[in-house]
Amino acid sequence: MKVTRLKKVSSTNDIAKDYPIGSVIIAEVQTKGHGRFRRGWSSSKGGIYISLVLPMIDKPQFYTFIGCISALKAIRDVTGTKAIIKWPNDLYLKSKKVCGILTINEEDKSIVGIGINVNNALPGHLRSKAATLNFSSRSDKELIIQSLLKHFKSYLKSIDEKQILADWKINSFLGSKVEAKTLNNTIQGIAHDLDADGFLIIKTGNKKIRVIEGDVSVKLKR
Ligand code: BT5
Repeated sequence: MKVTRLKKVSSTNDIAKDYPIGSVIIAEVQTKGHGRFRRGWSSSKGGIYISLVLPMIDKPQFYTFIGCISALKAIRDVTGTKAIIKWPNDLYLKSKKVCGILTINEEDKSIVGIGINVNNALPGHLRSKAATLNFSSRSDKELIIQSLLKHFKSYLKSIDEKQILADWKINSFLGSKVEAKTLNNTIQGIAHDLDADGFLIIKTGNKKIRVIEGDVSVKLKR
């Protein structure tokens, strides 16, 4: 993979569209970092903002899962701290979001954007719901990037969906009480499982409901 490092960009995901498959774009600051539904992603200096340009696959949601697991393993390798994966695209430390992933699909390629809060300052409105790793040494951020790319590349070798789902599940919020807000519905229940396509199954009473999009919040730990 060819890594390009830039100081300040609008969004690594946006500029990655102009790079060929196999590129990795890393920026120090994003002025227009964003999440799903064009929600903002706070991206000041000190955080990790990275996008990988990958070939399109049938189920690009698996790239998001690989991103989550790789970021989790990188944080664990470097800090010893174990984050929890929440469907569909983020990592939590205790009840605060530390990492978000946004996969976008362009004609023949997928762009997987990963943001991790390391030493970046967070705006006031995010302080109660976002966490930073907060290292004393700047070199630790680089160690996380290296570890993240190592794990990501290793999963790319064979995109083994069963293995990816298994790794995702054991590091995830499955078993927790959740509320899912979809476009037309609010579902409360237990995060029960992921199906073979990576969609979330919520159990409410005896019913199992398959959630294909939306925001999920954890209500109570099991
Ligand atoms: C995400 O969206 O979590 C995906 C974030 C992806 C960011 C990366 S950085 C590199 C690449 N370039 C980009 O422009 N994006 C990708 P979503 O699930 O929609 O969550 C967005 C919500 O997270 C916002 O509405 C805020 O509530 C919250 N948020 C914003 N900035 C945050 C931060 N730095 N840390 C934690 N939460 C944040």
